[in-house]
Amino acid sequence: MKKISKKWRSWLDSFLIDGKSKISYQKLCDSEGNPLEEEDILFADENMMTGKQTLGVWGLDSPEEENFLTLDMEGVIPVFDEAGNFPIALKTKDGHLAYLKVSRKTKEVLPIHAGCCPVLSVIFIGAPSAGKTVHFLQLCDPAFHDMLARNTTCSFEDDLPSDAVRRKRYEEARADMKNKKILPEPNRKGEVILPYYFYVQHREGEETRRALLRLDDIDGEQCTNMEWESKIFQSNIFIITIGADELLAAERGEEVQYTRVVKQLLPRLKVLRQDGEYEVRVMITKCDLLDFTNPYLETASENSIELKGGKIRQTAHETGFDYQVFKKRSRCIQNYLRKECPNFYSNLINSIPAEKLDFCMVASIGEECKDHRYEHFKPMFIDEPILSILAKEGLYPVEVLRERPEEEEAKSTVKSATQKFYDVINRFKDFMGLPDEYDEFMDEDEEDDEE
Ligand SMILES: Nc1nc2c(ncn2[C@@H]2O[C@H](COP(=O)(O)OP(=O)(O)OP(=O)(O)O)[C@@H](O)[C@H]2O)c(=O)[nH]1
Ligand SMILES: [Mg+2]
Repeated sequence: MKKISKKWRSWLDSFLIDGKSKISYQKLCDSEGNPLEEEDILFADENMMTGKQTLGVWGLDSPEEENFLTLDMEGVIPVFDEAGNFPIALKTKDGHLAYLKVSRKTKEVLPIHAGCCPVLSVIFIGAPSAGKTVHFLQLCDPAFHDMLARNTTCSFEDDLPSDAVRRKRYEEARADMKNKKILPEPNRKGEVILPYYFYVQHREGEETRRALLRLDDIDGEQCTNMEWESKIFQSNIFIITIGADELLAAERGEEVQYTRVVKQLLPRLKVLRQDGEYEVRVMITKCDLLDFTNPYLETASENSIELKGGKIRQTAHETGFDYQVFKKRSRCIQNYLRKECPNFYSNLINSIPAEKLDFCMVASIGEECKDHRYEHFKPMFIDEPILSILAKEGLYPVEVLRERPEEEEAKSTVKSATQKFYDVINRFKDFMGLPDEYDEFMDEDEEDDEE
């Protein structure tokens, strides 16, 4: 039995190498933002990477690439996994395995599924001290992935095959933040920060969607003095982080930096990303500092997560992303921004098409921190920004109709028929692709109610 399957497998392997029928390379960039083509993906094992062994030992000869295998070399067999599209490794006829992928341009180790899945690249931009790194580290925490995966058919896996030395600082910072309540150091200007890659799978019935979620952090200086050639513009999703402390300072008439970031970002996006294949999320950070009795925010205050026995659990999006909850909060934030920083808000909505723009907020820690430390961990809404991205790509289940508890139902009967109608419209607006005027209508309606 064993023999047959081995024979069949090598027949299949040789068929694949000759016909390359399964190769459907999915483009990606390396950490320096170099776009990589299929032939830019090199393969090696650890001994080759460290120069301990040469290709000659494997009986291979490559005049062009020192010590790397490539897919088009004679005598190499591609190895696929469930993601398909591109091999996860190459093997030789005598059984050597090259399981590390390397960028031809930077020689850095790439994620296991480089070339196999579409990449969803998310970059956090914002002024220094906006709260980018604290939230970034949270998103890279396996416990956070556990929280997201609970009650769903999703999985998240760190896709970098080796703990690169350059990633050590971030890994340590993450452990210190979680275990010792020490916050990360501010990033140095121009600091090299390696992206994190997560292999995300979501099974729905017979179909499984897969993608590589790439998360990039950057130092705030590069965002307030943004270069036209910045690698920022290789990403698909731009999360503009704005510290609530800055919003409050702006209200007091003080000079702030977040407006500078957006002022530089918008014209560059328009010129450099004519393809239009990007999205923007405006994320207010440190939202514990906001006054939730503010009429624009008070209906947005119900947390989407809770702490249970020291572990974070989802509440609002427990069994799937609830667009209604997210959209309601998004509208509150928009109303708040429209009132408190009208010029900044109008500039955003006039420059970015409505379907590419959304608003969210988080409190990664949830209290004012002193001397780079915090005492109590009271996070808010930290699941929402990333879920809004994953759900839109079909990588996270979406809660379409949430059963309301009885008393809620009773309350809703008091609402006018028109209100109910717009409730339903609103509930399905995103799925039906209705225009943004409905948002505008709801906003006015809500404001009227408040008065
Ligand atoms: N009140 C409050 N403060 C927070 C919260 N999260 C972060 N902070 C504060 O914000 C500071 C800056 O956070 P970072 O994540 O390091 O900021 P950054 O945007 O990465 O800054 P640069 O690396 O300099 O660009 C932290 O040291 C905390 O003092 C929060 O949830 N609430
Ligand atoms: Mg930082």
